[in-house]
Amino acid sequence: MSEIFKNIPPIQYKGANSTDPLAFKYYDAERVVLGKPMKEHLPFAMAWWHNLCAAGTDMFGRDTADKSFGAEKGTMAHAKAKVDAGFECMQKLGIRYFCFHDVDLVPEADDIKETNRRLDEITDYILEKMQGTDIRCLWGTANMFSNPRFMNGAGSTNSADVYCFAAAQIKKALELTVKLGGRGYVFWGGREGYETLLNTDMKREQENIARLMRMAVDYGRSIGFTGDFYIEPKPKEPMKHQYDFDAATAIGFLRQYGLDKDFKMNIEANHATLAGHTFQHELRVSAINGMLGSIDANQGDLLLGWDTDEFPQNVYDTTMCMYEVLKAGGLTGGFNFDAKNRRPSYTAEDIFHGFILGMDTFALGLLKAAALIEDGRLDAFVKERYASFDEGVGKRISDGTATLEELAARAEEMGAPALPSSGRQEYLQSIVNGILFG
Ligand code: XUL
Ligand code: CO
Repeated sequence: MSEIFKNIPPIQYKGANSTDPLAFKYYDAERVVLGKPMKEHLPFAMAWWHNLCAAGTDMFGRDTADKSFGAEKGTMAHAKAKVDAGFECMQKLGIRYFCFHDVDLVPEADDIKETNRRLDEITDYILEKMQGTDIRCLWGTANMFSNPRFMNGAGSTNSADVYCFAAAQIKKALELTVKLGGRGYVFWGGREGYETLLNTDMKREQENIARLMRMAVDYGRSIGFTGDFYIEPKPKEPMKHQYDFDAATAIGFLRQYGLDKDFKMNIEANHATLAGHTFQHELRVSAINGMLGSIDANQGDLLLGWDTDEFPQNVYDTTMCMYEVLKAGGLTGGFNFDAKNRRPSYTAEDIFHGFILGMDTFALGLLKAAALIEDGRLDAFVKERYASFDEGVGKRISDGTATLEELAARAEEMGAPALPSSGRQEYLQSIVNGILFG
């Protein structure tokens, strides 16, 4: 097999002062941060769909990039060329994981038996390519949103036959994830939602989604899948209302249906901002519920109301992300670049610029988050801010031993309480700036 990205060398770390466009400025895989090499803090993954399939088509125009990789699109030869391109790309960048939807891997046939045969063939080839490398699967998933049959969703569809088709795709995608040694299996509810309640039985749809997830867990465990299932929350797009609106909603759903022991969250930065939250908020909600599993590492554009899936560039956001991840003790999943080049950045070299930007932005975020933790002022401030709950009546409240009558009696005795201590937001923001730019 010949080299596909001939003018791209293996990407090396050359330091912040390097002007080499094809070098890392901050991502130094072996550099130890808080006792662990960067590459272990940051298990990066390539998203098959963006990197090897998407070629710049948008609502108003066709492809700008050539992702044929020397083969005719829609053929198994092309599916194999994508594997070759993907592995070359990952190896040149030092990326050790990939994520896939079933239909990213092969052209979908009309008959699912034929699609599955193609999937068996391509995953045999992927397994061959994995041998002798340290590249592994991060997670797999089934695309249950592109084909017209899924116009009303998969678990949320009104058609029992379409529901069966979704079940068949999940079954196969789970088998493939196990075959490729994946750490996780994702449910992104792409069309699990609705446009209008005039035609929607919301309760039935939600119960059906939960049943599909339950069947997936039972089947996955029966074939030896020991990893985590993930819900990837997103509030809207393509549907107007999506049921997995945000982490809090998805966690409530999982608990309601007894799925919380098998599932965690896969938090995507761009989905967080579409839900009106910061990325950090979604990570914190997941972490305090013991459900921070994996991350779709991208960023949106706050001036646009849709999912732009940009490579991460905002160091403030990656710093606060890594702050949450470090405090949660790391991820069992990884950092999947669910990100694509801008439409006018259409050359093969741009692919590498995208990943270099994303990996450097996360490496900087890791370094800055570690510095914030080592500095300790933020932690100390928060601890002190709640100190009234560490002693006396506050401690009894925390212990759960106080009664409402006791607290009311105390309030009557004291008259008006003093104002709570200052939140000092501006002071804390200065500390963050000092560490980011000092
Ligand atoms: C769509 C999205 C998906 C999921 C996997 O917004 O993020 O690509 O990550 O289905
Ligand atoms: Co995603």
